Amino acid sequence: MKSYYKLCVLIALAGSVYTSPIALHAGEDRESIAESYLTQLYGLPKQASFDAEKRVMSGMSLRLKEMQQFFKLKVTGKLDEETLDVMKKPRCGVPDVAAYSTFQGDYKWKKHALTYRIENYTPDMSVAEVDDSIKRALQVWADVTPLRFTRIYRGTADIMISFAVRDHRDGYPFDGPDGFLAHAFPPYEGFGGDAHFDDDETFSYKAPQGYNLFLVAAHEFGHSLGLEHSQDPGALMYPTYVYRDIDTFALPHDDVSGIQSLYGPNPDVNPEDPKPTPPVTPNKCDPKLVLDAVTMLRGELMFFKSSFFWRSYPLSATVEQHLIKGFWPEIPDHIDAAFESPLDDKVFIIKGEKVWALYGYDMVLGYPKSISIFHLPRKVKKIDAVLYDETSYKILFFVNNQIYSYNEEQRKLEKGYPKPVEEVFSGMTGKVTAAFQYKGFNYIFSGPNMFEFGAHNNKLLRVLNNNYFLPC
Ligand SMILES: [Ca+2]
Ligand SMILES: [Ca+2]
Ligand SMILES: [Ca+2]
Ligand SMILES: [Zn+2]
Ligand SMILES: [Zn+2]
Repeated sequence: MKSYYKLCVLIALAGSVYTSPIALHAGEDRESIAESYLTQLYGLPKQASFDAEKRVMSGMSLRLKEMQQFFKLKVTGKLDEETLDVMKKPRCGVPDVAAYSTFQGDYKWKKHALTYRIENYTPDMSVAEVDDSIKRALQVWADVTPLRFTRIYRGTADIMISFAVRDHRDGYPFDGPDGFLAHAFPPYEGFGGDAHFDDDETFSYKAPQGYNLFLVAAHEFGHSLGLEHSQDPGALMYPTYVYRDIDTFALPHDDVSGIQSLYGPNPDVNPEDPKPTPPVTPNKCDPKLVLDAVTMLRGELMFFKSSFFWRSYPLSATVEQHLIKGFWPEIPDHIDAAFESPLDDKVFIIKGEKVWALYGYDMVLGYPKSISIFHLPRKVKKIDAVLYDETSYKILFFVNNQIYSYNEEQRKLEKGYPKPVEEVFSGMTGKVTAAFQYKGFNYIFSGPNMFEFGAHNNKLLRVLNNNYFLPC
């Protein structure tokens, strides 16, 4: 990593420019997408020779393994679909190095008062919107460190900020729309600290459409200050672009500890003042983990917790973790319940008295709707969990210690309900937190425990924990 950046700075100082257009676009064949990606981000030699027999570039398998390890994919060394999908995601153009959250202390500013200068503007946003996005993105880091940023309008600042397309004379050409969105150089003389944004992207101010400039810039400034990419999918320094709610944005725990390991905490924060705790990415191996909701989605299993969800494919050993907002900006964090209705091939997500609907991974228009669409009594304001019984098309709503049963075919609540949970699921005494049906079994969660019932007789078979479906 060190030599990589030294090289980069030297090339820049020598004024030489080598161009090698990197493109990660659809339409290109799989091998060239992988080759570009691994050359730029995982140090695959540019002149690697093509091994006709194995149909891969020599050295590619090793780089593929490194990349799969970084993104916590199944490490095969082969260019499978999961790996290719990650390679196609829009991301930062700075290389990934596994296991290090900083440049090992080699790159950090020796001073706390830093200057920045915005050299030019994107036509996508007003000047005031760009200025505000950049200012707030730097403030994210100033809030948790002794670093202070002053804007200058002429001369050379520590952090020079510019928008550019394709080759922009630093040896790292941009690639047109999508692919690489931006890159930044670690603390150093000259180019060090500078941040470049690919103006072939459409940047946005507050909307989830396009790429949010505040989010992209806050990530890049992490590099400008000496941070490396993080493997934590909740971290701002995760390499791929993920939309998050910028009005409630709080720098995640992983980034706070990374930057404070370089510069220490903000001395101006009064320790008496209650500080919001930085959000921590939930860990599926935490034995105390209590899930918010669980559902199937067209054969995949989805486990929701706070701002995140895990998805697992029963046929593959991989479990992916993602921010909910990264997939569906409209869906709130900390949902109450979720279930799949195979009858109309939708997944319903419930929070409070509102319900959202997904068709595959797409939001269904016309939602959120009121939970009154399920004909529940008005006094029901919060649903703890939902279980869809595929054998009878009944939807069981867990509300406190009771169950309401809605018949989806007849579109009405069933007579004789609500019933106590224990009457329907004998042995289920604790509060139900999540539920789903899978392969002829009902799984009812209470806190960190998962109770397995036979779907036909509702007989309690086993008490398991989350690791059963979310292996560690
Ligand atoms: Ca600089
Ligand atoms: Ca691009
Ligand atoms: Ca729940
Ligand atoms: Zn980055
Ligand atoms: Zn650049």
